[in-house]
Amino acid sequence: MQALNEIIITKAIVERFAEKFIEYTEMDVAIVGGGPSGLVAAYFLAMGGKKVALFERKLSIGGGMWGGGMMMNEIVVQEAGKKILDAFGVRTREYQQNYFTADAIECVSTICSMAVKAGAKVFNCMTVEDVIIRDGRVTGLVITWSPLEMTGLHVDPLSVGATHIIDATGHDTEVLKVIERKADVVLVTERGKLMGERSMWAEKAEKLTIENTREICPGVIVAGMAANAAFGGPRMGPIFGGMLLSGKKAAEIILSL
Ligand code: 48F
Repeated sequence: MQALNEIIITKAIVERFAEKFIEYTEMDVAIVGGGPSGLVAAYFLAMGGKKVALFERKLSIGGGMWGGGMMMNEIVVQEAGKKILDAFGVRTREYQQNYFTADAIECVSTICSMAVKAGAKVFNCMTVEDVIIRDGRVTGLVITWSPLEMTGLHVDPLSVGATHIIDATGHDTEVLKVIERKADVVLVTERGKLMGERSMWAEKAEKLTIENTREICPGVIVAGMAANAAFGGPRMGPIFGGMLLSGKKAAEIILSL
């Protein structure tokens, strides 16, 4: 058996990562944000045969799901959300009629694993800092290593192209913010601009998250909490059915085009 050699380990990592990254410089769908909505969208798009990659700023995917409510790592879903967890094989327990709980760690790890095994590629530790726009349509993302963003080092980013982008960046709507700031692109909201998130109202927010999941400007679908923040909907706290259903809807919109 060949002895382990640090130089070979290094070459293996660099070569394999370069292969993967070059392959995903052009793709069908680029998802920004690896929270529940982004991960579910990645799974259904990959299952639908799309070449899809997900870019996540943090080292770990999962967004706001790991911590349940206030770091108590259980989440709540309603009947419709439970159906999605059932489809992923995530176990749920009925708490009361239309209230089910699930272990947050089982949710994130299972959904991520199934998305990756379905063919979605995850690029973690990468931050999307800008977009590419051609003829009024968003055609790509400008990305950098998150530690570069954190340290503020003066290093230029790189770019990837995609037919569709999903902004699944949660409360901050980061992709849409940069579009609003830098481009003359009108969003399909009431005022043509980002409306901003309203305060907590679980019942209303859960419904609106699904309604607000749509193409918000040419080439960009907004999903998850970002959808409510973009269209002026309320937040919902640690009930996650809307996030899961929104991710599925975002994928279905793209698959139907
Ligand atoms: O916030 P997040 O979990 O988004 P979501 O899918 O789910 C929202 C819930 O977690 C919760 C809620 C529940 O009902 O309201 O908040 O809408 O995940 C968003 C992910 O996007 C990443 C961020 O690190 C997080 O993991 N992200 C944000 N901005 C960028 C980004 C960016 N510019 N580039 C890359 N990743």
